[in-house]
Amino acid sequence: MILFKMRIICVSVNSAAPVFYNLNTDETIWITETTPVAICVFNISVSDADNDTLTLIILNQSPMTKFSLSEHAVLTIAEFDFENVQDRAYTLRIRADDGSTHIHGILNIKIQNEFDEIPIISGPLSAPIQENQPAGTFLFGLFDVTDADFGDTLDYTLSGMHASFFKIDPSTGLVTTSQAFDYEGEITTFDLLLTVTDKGGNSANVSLFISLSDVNEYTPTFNQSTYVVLIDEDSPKDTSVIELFATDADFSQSLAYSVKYGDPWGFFTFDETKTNQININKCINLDSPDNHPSTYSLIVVVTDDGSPKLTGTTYVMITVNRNNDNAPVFGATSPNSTLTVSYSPYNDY
Ligand SMILES: [Ca+2]
Ligand SMILES: [Ca+2]
Ligand SMILES: [Ca+2]
Ligand SMILES: [Ca+2]
Repeated sequence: MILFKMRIICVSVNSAAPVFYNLNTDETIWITETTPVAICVFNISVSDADNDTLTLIILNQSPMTKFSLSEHAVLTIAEFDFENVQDRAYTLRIRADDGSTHIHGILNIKIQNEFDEIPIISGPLSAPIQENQPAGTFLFGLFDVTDADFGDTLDYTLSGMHASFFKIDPSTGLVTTSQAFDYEGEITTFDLLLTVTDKGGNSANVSLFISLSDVNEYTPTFNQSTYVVLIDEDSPKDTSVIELFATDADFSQSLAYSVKYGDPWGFFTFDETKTNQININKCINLDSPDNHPSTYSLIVVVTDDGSPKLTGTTYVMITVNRNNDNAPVFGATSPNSTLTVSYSPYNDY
C-alpha cells in the first residue's frame, strides 16, 4: 500500500478591491469660509472585503493645498477666504490602497460665504454746510464705506449729541439735514457718531464733524448816517480826525473802511491799526498857493469780508478851523507908494 502524503498550503488570495461608501460618485460637501484649521470636515467611509489594511492618501488637490488626511478624516490645514475667488471650491482625489489594488474617489469641497469682513469707513468724515439751507439738504462726500464680503448689505445709523439735526438713510448712508441752520444762532459745529453694521453683525463707527458756514446775509451799517467833525488847520500827520462805528449782523465778520469820494488830495486816511479811525494823512495848510478848501465831504464805505462782499456808506463832513498863523505884513515897499494910516481920536472928554 502506497501512502501519499498530501500537504495542503492555504494561500490567501486578494480577490476584493477596497470599496468607498461615500466617495463612489463625486461627493460634494460645503464648509464655511470661517472653518478653523485642524478641523475634520469629512470622514471617508471605505472597506475591504479581505480585511486588508488600507492606506488612504490624497493623490492631489486643487487649486491649493488646504487639506490633509489623518486616517479616514479629511482635515483643514489652512484658513479660507470666500472673497478670494480662487478659494471657493476644492477637488480632492483620494486613493485607497489595500497593498495590491487601489481605488480612487473624488471629494469636492465648496466654501460657503460668511459675512465675516468688518465694514471699513474712510474719510473725509467732515463736511461744511451753508446756513439757511432747507431741511432735507444732502451732505455728499461725508464718508465712504467698503465691505469686502460678497453680497453683504450695510445698515447705517447716526447717534451723538447732534444726531437729531440730521437724518441718515439706513440702507444708503446718505445724510440729510432735518432742519435749516442759522450761523448767527447758537450752534455752528455738529458732532455725530456714524455706525455701520453688516449682515453678519460686524460693525464699525467713526465720528463725523459737520461745520456750518456763514452766508453773507447782512450789509455792514454805520451807527450814524453822517458824522460832523472840526479839525485844526496844520494838524500834523497821524492826528486823529474821527472814529467811525459800523456793525454787521453776520457772525464774526471783519470790516474794512475806506474813503470813496471827497478827498482827491489824500489829506485823510484810515489808521493802520485802529482801522475805523480817520487820521490826517497830510497836513492841510489853508494858506498854501494850492488854495485847498476848508470843508470836506467824504463818502466813506465799510466793506465786510463775506462772499460776495457787502458795503455800507456814511458821510463825514470835515471843517478845517483856520489858524491865525500869519501876522500882518506891510505889503507896499516901492518908494512912491503911499501908506495910509488912519487915526481915530479917542474922545475921552
Ligand atoms: Ca461684512
Ligand atoms: Ca465673507
Ligand atoms: Ca450770515
Ligand atoms: Ca455781512
